[in-house]
Amino acid sequence: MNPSSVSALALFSLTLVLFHPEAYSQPAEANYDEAKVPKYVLPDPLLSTDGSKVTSADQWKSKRRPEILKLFQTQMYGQSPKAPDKLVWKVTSTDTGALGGRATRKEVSIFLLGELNGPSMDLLLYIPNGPRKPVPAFLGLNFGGNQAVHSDPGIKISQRWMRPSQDNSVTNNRATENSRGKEASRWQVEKIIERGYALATIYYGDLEPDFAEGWKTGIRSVIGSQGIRTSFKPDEWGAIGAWAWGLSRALDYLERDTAIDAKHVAVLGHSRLGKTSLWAGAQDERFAIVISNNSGEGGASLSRRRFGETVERINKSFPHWFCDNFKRYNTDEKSLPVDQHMLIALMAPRPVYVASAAEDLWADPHGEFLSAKHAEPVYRLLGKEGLGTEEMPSLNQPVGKTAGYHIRSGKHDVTEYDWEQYLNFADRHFGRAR
Ligand code: GTR
Repeated sequence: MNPSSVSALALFSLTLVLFHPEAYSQPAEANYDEAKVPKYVLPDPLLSTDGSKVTSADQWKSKRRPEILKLFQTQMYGQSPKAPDKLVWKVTSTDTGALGGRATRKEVSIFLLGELNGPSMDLLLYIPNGPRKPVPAFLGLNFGGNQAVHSDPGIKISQRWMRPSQDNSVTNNRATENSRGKEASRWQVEKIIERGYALATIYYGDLEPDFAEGWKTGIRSVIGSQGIRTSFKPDEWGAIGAWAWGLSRALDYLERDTAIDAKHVAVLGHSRLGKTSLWAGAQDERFAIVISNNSGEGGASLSRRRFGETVERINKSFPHWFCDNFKRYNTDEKSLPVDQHMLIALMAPRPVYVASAAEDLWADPHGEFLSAKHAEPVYRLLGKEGLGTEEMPSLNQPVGKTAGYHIRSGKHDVTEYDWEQYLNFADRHFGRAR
């Protein structure tokens, strides 16, 4: 290779790393061969650490569930601080004629320390105009700023730190006008409104910018410590914990918004934000439905299955996502006292939906399916049918009862097809079936 092509290659790789955070985390040596997945034994969600078997719903609720939650808190995502004592928010804009009169658009700043001069996150809400009673809602964090979810010119453009982008939607780490509607296909706002749901979303960078040192300008720098924070204990929250904590604070607000039926809020997220929605739903049982879209490693897919991304890869690529204790399991997944089917089981008896994409092998679709499947004993114990099937369905064939699952054709993304399944699932479980 001549020097100019070497430097061209170096430049190309640098561009990949800068603009595609996913690129550097997908090494050539990742295993995509089912035959090469090592044998593993999953921990039994109904076997307590003292060796006794859980046989009643009461034992699950009072003993085993708290035990599993604690293990995820101390070994994987880290422990999160409590909610602030009081909730302080400010409605910064309202437009009752949004989306051609079909919806009310509202922007609300929520102050995370309960003080107007403290850190805040900006919630964007679309509420359908038709219904005269409180409506159920979908809540999720977004990757590109609230203005990215729809081209609506009335949405305030986020002023927060953003990852550089190859198009001209971000310059100098700030979103530009060109970022409007950039993620619209992932949000399907019109469809959500038409089906009678509200949509609530927040830019995840409001809580913590997504890079190793991002916590220094995020909420982890100011919450849960006395004085100036310099480091974290091995079982203290990581970035996923911070993002999930923000989702619970958004729900605190939704409980006070009279247009929203806060007992029927589905929390959802894609990819790293799918890991986040699962973690939020596991900790906060007020979330009525929990949805994971292509969440993969550290989300819905089993850690013990070495297929696609692994515990070691994720901890090396994203050292800030989980607590430091999780790094102990980098090459020793079998000693993890939990696996991700137990995270799914923490949703029980509430409805949970796991979605995969066929071309998203990095996220291990089969491992995502297996998590939902192996949560079944807990759903059964609590009197529900979970997934209710043993076999992975074929493409674009949603299955499941209280636990839903589909594998869609196509790549790592959130599509209209995914949203249709989530809306149907929510209709079914919120008693709105058409
Ligand atoms: C990848 C990461 C995945 C997934 C994805 C995303 O780089 O390896 O675990 O979270 O990013 O969030 O887009």
